[in-house]
Amino acid sequence: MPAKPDRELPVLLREYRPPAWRVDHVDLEFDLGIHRTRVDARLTLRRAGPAGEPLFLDGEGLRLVSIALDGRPLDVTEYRLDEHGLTIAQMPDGAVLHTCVELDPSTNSALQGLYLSGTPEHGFLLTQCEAEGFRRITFFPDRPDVLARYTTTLRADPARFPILLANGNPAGTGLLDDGRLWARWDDPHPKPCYLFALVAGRLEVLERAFVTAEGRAVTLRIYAEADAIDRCGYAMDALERAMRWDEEHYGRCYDLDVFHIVATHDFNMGAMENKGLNIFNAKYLLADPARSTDDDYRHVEAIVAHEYFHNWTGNRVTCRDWFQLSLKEGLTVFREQQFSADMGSHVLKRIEDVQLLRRAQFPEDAGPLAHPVRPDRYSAIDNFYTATVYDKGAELVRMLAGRLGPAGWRRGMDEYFARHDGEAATVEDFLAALGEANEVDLRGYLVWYAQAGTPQLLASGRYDAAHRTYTLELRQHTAPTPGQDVKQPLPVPVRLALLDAGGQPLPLRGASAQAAVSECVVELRDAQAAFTFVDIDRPRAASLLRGFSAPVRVEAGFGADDLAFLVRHESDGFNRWEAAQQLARLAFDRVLAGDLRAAEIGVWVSTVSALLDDNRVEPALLAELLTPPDALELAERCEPFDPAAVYRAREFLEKSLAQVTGARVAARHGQLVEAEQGALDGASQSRRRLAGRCLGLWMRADPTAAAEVAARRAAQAPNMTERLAALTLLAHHGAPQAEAALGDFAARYADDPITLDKWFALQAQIPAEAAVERVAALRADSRFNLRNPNRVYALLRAFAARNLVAFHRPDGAGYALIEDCLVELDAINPTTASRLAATLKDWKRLEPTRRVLLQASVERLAAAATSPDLADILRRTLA
Ligand code: 0A1
Ligand code: ZN
Repeated sequence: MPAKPDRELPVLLREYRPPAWRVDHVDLEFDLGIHRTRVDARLTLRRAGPAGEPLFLDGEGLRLVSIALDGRPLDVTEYRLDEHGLTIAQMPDGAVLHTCVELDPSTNSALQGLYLSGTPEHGFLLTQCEAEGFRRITFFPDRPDVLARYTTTLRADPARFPILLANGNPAGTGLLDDGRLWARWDDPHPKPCYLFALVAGRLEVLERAFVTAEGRAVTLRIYAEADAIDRCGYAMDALERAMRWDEEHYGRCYDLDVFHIVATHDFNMGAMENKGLNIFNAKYLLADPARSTDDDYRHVEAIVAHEYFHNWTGNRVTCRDWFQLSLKEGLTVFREQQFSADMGSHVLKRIEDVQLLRRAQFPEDAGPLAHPVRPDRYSAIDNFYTATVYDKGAELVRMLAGRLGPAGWRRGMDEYFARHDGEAATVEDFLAALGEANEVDLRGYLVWYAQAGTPQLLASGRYDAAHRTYTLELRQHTAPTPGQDVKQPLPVPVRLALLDAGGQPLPLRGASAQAAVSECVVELRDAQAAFTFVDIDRPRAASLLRGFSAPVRVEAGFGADDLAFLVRHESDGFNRWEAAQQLARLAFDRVLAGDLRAAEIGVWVSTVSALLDDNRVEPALLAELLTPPDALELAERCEPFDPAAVYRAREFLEKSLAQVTGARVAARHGQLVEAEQGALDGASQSRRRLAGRCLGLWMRADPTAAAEVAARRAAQAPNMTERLAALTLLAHHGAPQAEAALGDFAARYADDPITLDKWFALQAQIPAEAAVERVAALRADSRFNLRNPNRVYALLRAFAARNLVAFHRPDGAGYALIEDCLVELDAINPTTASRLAATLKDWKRLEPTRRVLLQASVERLAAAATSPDLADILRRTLA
C-alpha cells in the first residue's frame, strides 16, 4: 500500500504491502464527556519500511488540538492534515508521537468510533472500531496488521460515569484532585486497533468467578443498564459453557484476569469481540422467560460463544488485511456451529445452518453483490460483513475439518495457533498450517476462497447387475458471477451412502478393495468424475451429500417416489429433512407452472403428513419435515421472479397439506400445549416448535377455530415463543382478533425495545398488499426511530427482505417507501443504510413491471447516495 491510500480507487488484495511503520506501544488518555471528549495518544513508532518513507496516520472527523514528536511541538509546516488523516514527511526511524484531538460523541449517529448509546441525560459512551472506526478516535495506522500493546486511561465525572472500562486488565483507579474519577487498563496482548474498546457510564453489573483449565482466576462481568441487568443470567451461563467448551475441544484457555461484556440497544451489528471487552447488541444478550423466544435463547448462546471464540480465532491470531476477514469470521462461525450443535441437537443445528445459507447466502452468490469468500477488491469494507464471508466461509472450514477428520483437525488447529499466535495471518497461512500438520496439501481449497457463485453438482447413478457394481457420476458447474466469467472446478467432498429397500446402508467397497463401510466421502476434483463401488446389491436409493458435505446445489434427478422413499427410510436425520425439502420443491415447481393436480403435490402431502402418526420422529424435526422451504429459497426457482406468484404457490402447498392434516394438527396442538410450562430444556423447546407448526397448519385448515385458540395463546401462553407465534399467525392471516391482540401486545411491552421490535417486525411481514400502508404508518409512529438500527432492521429490513407481497406491490409503493427511508438514513447511519439497501439486489430478476419500478428507485438512490457505503452497494447492484 502506498504511504497514503487513494480513496477514489478500490483497495486491491494484490496490492497489499506490509506497513511502513509499526507501533510498539499505544498510550491513550481520554477525558470523557458526552459532548466533548479529548483523546491524548502517545504512539511509540518504529520504521518498518524504506528510509525516507513519510508517516501516514488515518484520522477522520478529528479536531487536532496539539501535536508533538518526541516531546517537541510540531510546527504547522511539519505535518499535513486532510479529511483522511495526517502525514508527517520528515520522520526519524523511531519516535513517540503525541497527538491530542477532540470529538463530540453525542453527534455520532453512524455508531462507529466513540458514540453515545441512549439519551445525553441517561445514556453511556462506548466505541465500535471494526472495521475502520479507530480512525474516528485518534490518528493511527488503522489496519489490522499493525499490532500494538495498549494502555488506556479514562477520566470522567464519577456521578455521570461511575463505570470506566477498556481492554485488558485493570491497572488502577482513583479520584483526581478535581474530583474526577480515573481508571487505567493495561492490555498485555498485542492487538490491532479494530479490537480497541472503551465503555463509560452508569451501568449495573453481574459478576461470576471462573477458573481456567490452566488455573487462571478470571472474573466474568456483564454490564447492562439498570432495567436490563436481571436479564443477563442466561448469557453468563452461556459464556461459562463456551469457555469450558473451547478448553475441552480446542485446548484454548482465556488469557486475561477479567472478561467483560456490555449490552447496548444502539449497535449496527450483532456483537463485537473487542479484546476482553465484548460489546453486544442487547437483542443478543438479554434473555428472560417472559420475553424471550426459544430462538432468542439459542441466538444469545450462539453469539456469546461466537464473540468469546474470537479471542483465539480473530484476536490472538488476527487478519493480515480485510480481504482475509473470513479467516476469522468463517472459522469462528464454524466453531460456534460446533458448539451450538453440542449444546443442543446436531441435526437441527445443521438444518438451521443450511436454511440460513440457502435463504441468505445462495441468493447473494447468485446476484449482483456476489463476491468470493475472500474478495480481491473492495471500496467500502463494511459492505463485506456478508453471508458469504461468514456462512459460506464457515462451510469452507467445515469441508477442511471434514477432510482432516477430528484428530487431524485438532492437530491442524494446534499448529495454526502455535505458528501464528500474536500475528496477523492469511488464508494461505491457515491452509498451510492445517495441511502441514497432517501432511496433506490443502491448497486446492484456495479456489473455494477465490471463486464466487454456488456450484451446481449433477449426480447420476448406474447399477450394473452383471458385475454387481454401482457407478456414481458427478459433474460440477458454476455459473459466471460479476467480474468472474470463467470458473474453475472445485474440490467437492460428497458424503454418501447407498440404501437398500429397507433404508439400510449397503456395505461400500471401492475398486481398491478396502474394508467395507456404510458411508463414505468421495471427492470430486475435476469438472467430472465417476466413482465405482464393487460387489454391491442394487441400491434402492442413493443418499447424497449427507450432512450437506459441501455448499452446492445438487441435482440428482430423483423423482417424487425416490424422495418419498428417502423421507420414510433415510436414517441420516439431515438427509431425511433434505429429501422432504426436495420433494416440496418438486411440488412447488408444479404449482408455479399451474399444474395444481400434479402427482408431486399429492406425494409430498401424503408423505410428510404420514409422519404425524409416527411417534418416533422427534417433535422439532417433525416440525421441519412438515415445512416447505422458505419463500426466499423458492424465489430462486421462479424466472423471471414474480414475488406474488411465489408467495401464492407456496401458500397453495401449505393449504394442501393443511387440508389433509387439519383435524390431526388441531389435536396434536392441544396435546402439546396442555402441559406447557415454558421450561427451557430441549424437549420443551422441541414441543413448542411443533406446536407452532401445528397451529400454522390448523390456521389454514380451519381459520375460525384456530384463530380463537391463537388469540388465547397470544394473550395467555406461559412463554414468548407461543405468544409470538400465535400473534404472528393472527396478523398474517388477517384474523378478526388480530388488531386487538396487536394492541395488547404493544401495550404490555411498551417499555421493552427488544420485544417491541418483534411487534414491528411481524407487522412488516404481513403478506397483504395493504401492509405497505401499515408499514408507512409505523414508520411515522412516535415509537419508530431511524437512528436505532434494531428498529430499522425490525421494520424496514424485515419488510423489504421478507414481505414478497407488500414490498413488491405491483404499483411500486413498497419500493417508494424504502427509497424514501434510505435517503434519510444514509445521512444518519451509512452502515445501516447499506445493509438495508442490500435487499434491493434482486431487481434484475423481477418480472418486467416490477423490474422497471425497482430499477428506477435504485437509480435515483444511487444518484442521491452520499456515503461511500451506500454508493458502493448501489453501484454494484446496478452493474
Ligand atoms: N466482528 C463482529 C462483527 C462486527 C462487524 C462490524 C461491526 O461494526 C460495523 C460490528 C460488529 C462479529 O463477527 O461478531
Ligand atoms: Zn465474528
